[in-house]
Amino acid sequence: MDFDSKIKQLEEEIRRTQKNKATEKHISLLLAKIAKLRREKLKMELKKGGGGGFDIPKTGDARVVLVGFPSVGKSSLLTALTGKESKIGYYAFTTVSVIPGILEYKGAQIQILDLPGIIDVNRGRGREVLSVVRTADLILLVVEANAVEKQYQALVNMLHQVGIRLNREKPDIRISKRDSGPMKIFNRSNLSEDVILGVLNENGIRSADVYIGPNVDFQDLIDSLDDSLVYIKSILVINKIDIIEDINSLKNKYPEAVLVSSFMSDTLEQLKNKIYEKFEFIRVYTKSWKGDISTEPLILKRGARILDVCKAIHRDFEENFKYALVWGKSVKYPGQKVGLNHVLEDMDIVQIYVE
Ligand SMILES: Nc1nc2c(ncn2[C@@H]2O[C@H](COP(=O)(O)OP(=O)(O)OP(=O)(O)O)[C@@H](O)[C@H]2O)c(=O)[nH]1
Ligand SMILES: [Mg+2]
Repeated sequence: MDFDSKIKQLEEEIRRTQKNKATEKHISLLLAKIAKLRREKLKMELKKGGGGGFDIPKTGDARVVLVGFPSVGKSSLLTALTGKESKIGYYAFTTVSVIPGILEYKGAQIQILDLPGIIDVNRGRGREVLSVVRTADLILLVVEANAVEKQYQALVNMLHQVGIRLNREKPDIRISKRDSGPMKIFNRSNLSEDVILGVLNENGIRSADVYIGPNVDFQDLIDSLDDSLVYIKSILVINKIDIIEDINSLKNKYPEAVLVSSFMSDTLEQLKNKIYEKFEFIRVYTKSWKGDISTEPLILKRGARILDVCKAIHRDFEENFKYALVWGKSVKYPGQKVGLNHVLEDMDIVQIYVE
């Protein structure tokens, strides 16, 4: 029997089962089984994808991908944002491979990938496109202003099907397996211990220390056992706002979205800014022992420490580190002496002393 029919059979069984306290555990086991089958199916399918102009090396400080139906204006946006030419056409599937461009913004180099349009996971090059999407640090879901609802939902569903979770944190669950001994569960959630044990058992975990955070639900528990899932930030980009009359109602309906037109440069500036904000980059300047301050900042993620500055400069800096002096928002007074774990802020200046 193939994956799909096995999954169907289990779903049937769930439908037939009376839902009450007594059957709760049984149902969660069936759900865990389904999740396991889906996972195996996805792993097999992902193996098939890749190659053929789709494997582009990562460059720059972060990777953004443009995902959407054919002809929504992805290539037009790539060109408008990065200056990189990507064929633009009024017909569907103009783009047939991955086209990379670089957006330079506030000192950050952001790689943007233009992808072929997708209409379904299993049609055309859907799988290959989606396996590139999995490698992104940020996904731009590009939809047309006159078809937002339909396209947005379809895209989210497609991404979900291939194990991409949008704008969600990894569930707050930690499992450290042991070779022997009983299961030790520290459960702060509302899930019953019976259900947790059942699901873990079903996944071959019989001896482990397990922590379940307060906000974890059943889906999170299942997801946490699936190492093929990826958690990626996304922005809804509504393109072609020049073709519709009522922009305000779109704004009200999708307050998180960025409304753009490939032909209106002010809207593209807003998009650049939103992309930059999503990454929560900070700019850190370095000061040499002579006292010169670097002209180009290091681009680091928010929460970065002195340690990350060392790593970005040279491996030896971490090993031979003595102390650092910092000027800027993260310190109480200019030139304060700090250690490797000091957390930096945007626009800080750092001078590192090594042995
Ligand atoms: N009115 C309007 N048309 C646009 C806008 N952006 C792109 N277009 C047009 O939409 C058509 C498709 O643009 P592309 O950039 O090729 O779209 P795509 O999403 O890359 O399409 P595929 O590569 O086929 O998936 C072209 O005729 C563009 O000129 C926009 O903001 N407004
Ligand atoms: Mg295109």
